[in-house]
Amino acid sequence: MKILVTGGCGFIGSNFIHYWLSLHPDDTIVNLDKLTYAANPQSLKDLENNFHYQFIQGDICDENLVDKILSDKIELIVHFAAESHVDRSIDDPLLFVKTNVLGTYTLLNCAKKHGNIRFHHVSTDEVFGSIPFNSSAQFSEQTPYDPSSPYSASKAASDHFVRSFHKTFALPITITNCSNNYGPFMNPEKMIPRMITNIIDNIKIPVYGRGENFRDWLYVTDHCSAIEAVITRGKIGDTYCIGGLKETSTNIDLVKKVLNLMGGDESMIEFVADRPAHDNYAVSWEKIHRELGWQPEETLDSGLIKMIDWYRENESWWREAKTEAEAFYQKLNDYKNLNK
Ligand code: NAD
Ligand code: TDX
Repeated sequence: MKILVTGGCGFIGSNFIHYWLSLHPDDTIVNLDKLTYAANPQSLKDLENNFHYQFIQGDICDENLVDKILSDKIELIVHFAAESHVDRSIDDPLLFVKTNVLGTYTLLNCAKKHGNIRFHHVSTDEVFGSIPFNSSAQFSEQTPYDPSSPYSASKAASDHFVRSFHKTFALPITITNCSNNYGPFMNPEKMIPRMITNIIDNIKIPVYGRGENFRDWLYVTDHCSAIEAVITRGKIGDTYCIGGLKETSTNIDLVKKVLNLMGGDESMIEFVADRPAHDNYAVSWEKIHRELGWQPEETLDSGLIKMIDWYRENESWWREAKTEAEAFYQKLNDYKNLNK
């Protein structure tokens, strides 16, 4: 099978390409990626000479390019490409509309034109909004959409377009809405790698608000195996929620856990201004477990240990991205201080 993966030089896309080719070595993957700040082509360097892998630098909003790629016998699109960072969506919402909404629409429209191309859309639990504090509720496939940030609003819009192309044009689609991922090849702008690299650099860990917000963390290869389950055994037209933990984890508990695993102490924690519209997430993965037999393999502890080892051993992979990420946060802080 010949597969188009979009956004394959990002965090989850690069893990997915490795995961898929290790299990399906006879398939061919074409990776279309614009190479934004979030991309790191080094993540796929080991595939450079693999005849079953091809990289194309380009924008998913470029209809002519997408059309040309699909003409070359693509049977499946696995769509990861997105602007993915909530804090950046507060800074520049329009970019999120362009890539996440218009880009997804462009892919759908081209897939429809070619007919019979299966479309798997990788989405997020953030489309459902926020779980109240002190609640044990979980998002599921029945939860109404209620996005809070420009990022989650753009992903929600993209989900609606994907479903509409199934209902209106019979495009064979599936959607997954997954909780927070963590693992190797993750940009250090995001909480867990930011924390790990700060500890390595011996600088303070900024925790938004009082650290009481909670997340449902899933190790990235568990997300890849869930996507594989949906692609190979999922029902066309259906949506599957994916989550990782039996219990949610507050940010402050997570920070303490990572400090403990890395031999740091709690004096490294620095509480900073909260993120506007700061959500809480927890996901029920009962449907994908019941219907497709999927379940996560890693616990939060086992996944964090692997991830910490990887960041300790791969500083050359993350150093430049960390400098760029911290410059972004500095700019955000300067802007907040100016508008105080
Ligand atoms: P990422 O930011 O690490 O990577 C995104 C990739 O998309 C980058 O390589 C970037 O260059 C590429 N890209 C961006 N705009 C593009 C464009 N216009 N055309 C082509 N390529 C473009 O993102 P990620 O964390 O790997 O997330 C991948 C997908 O999974 C996203 O759709 C995201 O919404 C979803 N998701 C992420 C998480 C998470 O915890 N990171 C959880 C659930 C769902
Ligand atoms: O420095 C920080 N301090 C802090 O307390 C950062 C960067 C984050 N946080 C908090 C905010 C969140 O409660 O940590 C939590 C995780 O933050 P992020 O890493 O920014 O992730 P989140 O906003 O939860 O979104 C992620 O998961 C869902 C991905 O970036 C999305 O793409 C995905 O859809």
